[in-house]
Amino acid sequence: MDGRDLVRSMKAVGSVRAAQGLRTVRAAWRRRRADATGLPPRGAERARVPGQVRDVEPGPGGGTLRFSRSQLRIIVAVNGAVFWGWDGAGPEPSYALAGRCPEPDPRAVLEPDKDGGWRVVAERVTVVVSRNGAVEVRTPGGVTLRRALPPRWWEPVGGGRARWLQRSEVPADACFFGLGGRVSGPRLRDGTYRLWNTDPGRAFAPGDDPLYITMPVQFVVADAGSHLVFHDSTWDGTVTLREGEEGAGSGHDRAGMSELRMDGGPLRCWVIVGTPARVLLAWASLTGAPALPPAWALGHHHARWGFGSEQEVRRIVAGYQEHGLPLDVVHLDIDHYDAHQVFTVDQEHFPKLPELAEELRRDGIRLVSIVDPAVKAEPGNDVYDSGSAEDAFVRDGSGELVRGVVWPGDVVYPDFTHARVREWWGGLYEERLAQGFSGFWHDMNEPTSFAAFGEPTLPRSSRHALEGRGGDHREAHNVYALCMAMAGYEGLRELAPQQRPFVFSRSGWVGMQRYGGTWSGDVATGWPGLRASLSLVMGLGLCGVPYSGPDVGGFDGSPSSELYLRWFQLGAYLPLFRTHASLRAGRREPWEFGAEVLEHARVALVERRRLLPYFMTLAHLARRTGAPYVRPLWWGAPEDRALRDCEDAFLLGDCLLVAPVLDPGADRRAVQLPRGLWYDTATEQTYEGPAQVLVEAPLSRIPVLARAGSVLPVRGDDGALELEVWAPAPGRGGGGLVVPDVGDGWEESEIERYAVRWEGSRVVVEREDADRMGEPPHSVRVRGLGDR
Ligand code: NBV
Repeated sequence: MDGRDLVRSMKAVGSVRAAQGLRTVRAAWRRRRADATGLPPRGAERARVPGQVRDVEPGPGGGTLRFSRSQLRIIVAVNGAVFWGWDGAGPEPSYALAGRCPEPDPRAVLEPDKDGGWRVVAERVTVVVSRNGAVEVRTPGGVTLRRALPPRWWEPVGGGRARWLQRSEVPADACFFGLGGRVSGPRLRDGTYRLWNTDPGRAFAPGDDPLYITMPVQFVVADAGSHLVFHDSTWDGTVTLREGEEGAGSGHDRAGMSELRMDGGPLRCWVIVGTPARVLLAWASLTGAPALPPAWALGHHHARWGFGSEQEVRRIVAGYQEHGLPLDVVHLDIDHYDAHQVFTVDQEHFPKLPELAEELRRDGIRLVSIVDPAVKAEPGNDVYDSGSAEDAFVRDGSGELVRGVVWPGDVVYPDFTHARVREWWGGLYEERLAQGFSGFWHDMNEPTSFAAFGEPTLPRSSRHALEGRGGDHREAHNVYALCMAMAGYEGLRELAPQQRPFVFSRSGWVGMQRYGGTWSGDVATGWPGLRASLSLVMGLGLCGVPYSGPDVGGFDGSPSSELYLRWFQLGAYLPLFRTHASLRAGRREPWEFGAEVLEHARVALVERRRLLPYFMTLAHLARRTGAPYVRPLWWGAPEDRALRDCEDAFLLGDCLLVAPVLDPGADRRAVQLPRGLWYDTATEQTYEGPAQVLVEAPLSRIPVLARAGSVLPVRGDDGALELEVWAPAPGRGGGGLVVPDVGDGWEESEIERYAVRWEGSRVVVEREDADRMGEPPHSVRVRGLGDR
């Protein structure tokens, strides 16, 4: 952007902000008034617990237990997942589920247990219910993984929605992960986490909670086994976590504790037990397979709020080309809109967007457009007019449109919880496709409305369709972005049926992976922000959302060269690899940080491009198995406590261990290795795990280790897929899966299976077909042979 453009953009935003100052005060008052009159007052409440069990009724997959003041339904599903719901709550309706609730397991039967309790015994899990309503989940070997104490409700005396509390215990050694996108993890520390999707309104740093994506999903890892628990209520709530303490053999362990308090919604939950891989597999079968991104979305993306003009976009692209830096995607932010209005283009500064898109496409670069949900409330605005004709916008209890304030000024919000509205909205992407955009970046969909005080979102009393059930924003808020993602994704499937949609969304909820991915949002520039980036990606992966990544370099301010480079090097190994920054932030192009950084950034970009077939394989495997690309080190060995404690490195699929540099001034770092032989991919030096080792981490690279025996699909110099095979440990074998991509459409690609073994001093790589072994159809390069 030249100086003039920058000044123009700054002024535009400056004046928008000034004009908005007053509006945000008015909007905040409006919100307060709306909720003062539109929500039922909280009067006297009556506390309730289930009481004693009276009788039971066996049913498919378990049955119903009737207590004196409540009833409990238990279903073990065929995928091994356990459901239970109080007060008549069933698994449906639910925004989290991918389709219908899975079939009950006919072999799971309800039978009496000791002390007047009951149990459901299934193949992989036993559920024991005490006579006063505690629900215990045990491994088939009888070890308790989670014990939910009898829940408590507080009901308004005159009837209505009840608040509830569910306290649970987990083993003393258990660690908690998940809860959506949290910055203080990946291992969640003792504290209270809120379940209310929130735009922090400024660049966030560790300690900021909640953020854009909150989910009542915990991934719990303990010696006895791991499990995932999901409390399926979209309402506002909190989760308080406290890790347990072991009494060092004294027998006086203190259990870990999770306490969930919800403002409403059904008291129901799902628990899945098993190895992390099995848990994520069942979780994906329950909440949906992660959408497969098109191959180009696994490349490098460059974005900025404030490119400001076509010339500037061309300048950036030319910069990449002149410096020999691979670039796959450019993103246009709200500054390319006409006066910040969604589905419009600033014709003065982007007069020939389709031509620009076409030109970039010829160079192998795609354009992605930001899409904000709020629509300028002004007759004459096409989206407002067509949305009004559809009665698409959120209204309050008296039927008035609910107004908020965002970039275009006074705005209204589509009610994405209505199928008809989703369909209308999905059709609007036609305009974007005609402008030449290939992918979509959903922003501000918590949803955000600027407010001088109070919460920066819609009034809680706002009405929503909720698929015909009807309800208010207290219930719809957390799924607003999920439903927007559904609208965009389904719309694109209709409009461009030959292509897999690329949608990623700032906010979301359980199940959002069905429609695409997400990104960090406005992560603060600084070393803590770099660390937070990894926490977000790992936590989301364990909640079933495998595709995400940070704003490389951080959203605000100006990173030092070193910080920028270290962020870039980490980003190169994360699913979404995107440089992005705010309007006022310093530059983020690799050549803006001096020759040395440029050189090292180029290495990272070239390596990312080389690894594309591996990323594609991981994307396919995520879709088929739910396994995230980025996995905690304990993924294959959750019982290894040293791995559970290690939060600054990760496994990228089965083959690689990535140990980013997260602190300034480092030129080597400690790496906690899982069992087995590992190679430093830069030096081929070997290390034997389990162990903590010190590896070189010069400015030129971050440590990346390859597992002995692994088969890494990479892109050769001629663009063809090659297999990089890391020699197995002496006397051992290896192997792996490769899923070659067959274009950006829907054609199913075949999984190739490879086996690796020593034959004398030679490493042999064979493809395993159904009934025989064959030659790999790709060229093979064996690494790690050293002098052998
Ligand atoms: O659209 C402008 C920004 C965007 O660049 C960023 O990535 C989003 O997270 N957007 C937020 C709105 C304004 C933030 C101050």
